[in-house]
Amino acid sequence: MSSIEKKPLVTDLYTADPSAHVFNGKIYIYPSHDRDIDVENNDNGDQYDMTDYHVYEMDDENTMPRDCGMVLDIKDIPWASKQVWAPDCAEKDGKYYFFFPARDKEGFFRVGVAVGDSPKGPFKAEPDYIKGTFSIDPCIFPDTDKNYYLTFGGIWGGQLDKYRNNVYNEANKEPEGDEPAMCPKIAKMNPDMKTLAEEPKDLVIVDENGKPLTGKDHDRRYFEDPWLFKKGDTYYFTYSTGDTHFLNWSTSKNVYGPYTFGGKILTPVLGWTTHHSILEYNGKWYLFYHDCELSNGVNQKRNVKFRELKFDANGAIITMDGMER
Ligand code: FUB
Repeated sequence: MSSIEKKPLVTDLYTADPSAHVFNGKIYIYPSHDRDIDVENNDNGDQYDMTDYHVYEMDDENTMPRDCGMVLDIKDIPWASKQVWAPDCAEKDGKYYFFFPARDKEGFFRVGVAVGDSPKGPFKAEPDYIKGTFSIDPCIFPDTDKNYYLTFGGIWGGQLDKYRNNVYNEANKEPEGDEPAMCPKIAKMNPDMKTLAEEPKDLVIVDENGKPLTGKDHDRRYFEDPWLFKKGDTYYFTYSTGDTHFLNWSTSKNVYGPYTFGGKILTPVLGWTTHHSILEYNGKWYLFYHDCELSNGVNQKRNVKFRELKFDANGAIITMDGMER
């Protein structure tokens, strides 16, 4: 086991929401940059008041990452007003596309894209957000057939529960009881990587009987933090349950789903949010995640970590203890 597993990977800044990828043989981490601010917490997530992004480069799983510097500042995003939250990045034809959410000038969360020539950035934001996107937590998934899919969405402060059929209504609420739970969204990207090729669709997660997870099922239903990867011919959709603080996994043979609930990846960590990504590196699989170890549990002062993730012979992800250090 690597000696830096389960340790804060960045100690001079607070970092969260790590999307990690292998580019050119190295591991790159695209986190949120939590500010060192003391503010009251609320369910709207106002305490997550981030204004820029850094990228981190790891030579391998045994070497602490180096800070590649600030790669995008909110003042250089023409359409954004505040709260640059969990980002992600993908490579296509030698260009790097950095996807990020932020509130627009009217206070609605949207997903934007910024483009760079290196995985280390810097990234230049497009003048406007990606039309048709809303809510938070973009994950950009490169499929083996060369199509790229954007998944996104988060409820409560992330506003997803205000949407039905991709239309906002302030009166909408998170489904309760036996109503089907809110679904994350998925849409194919156009080849330009800057526009959606289709209207976002629901990515449905079903139980062992094929029934969509319900609103009351807080231990299993989707809250935020979508991640997609493929192992063999199986798509894994992994996510956070938010208010019950689990990271869960589900599988499908079709990128659009439905995805069948599989189980838990990680039990709650120290801190309210739990957010992750998964990658394969030199034949092993790793979970990147965050907790609040450095700040002794202050929710908006998080730190990125990683640890090895294992599958059983049937492809089930083996559950890990989020409090283990
Ligand atoms: O970092 C702000 C928000 O907290 C993210 O967008 C969520 O996934 C949660 O980690």
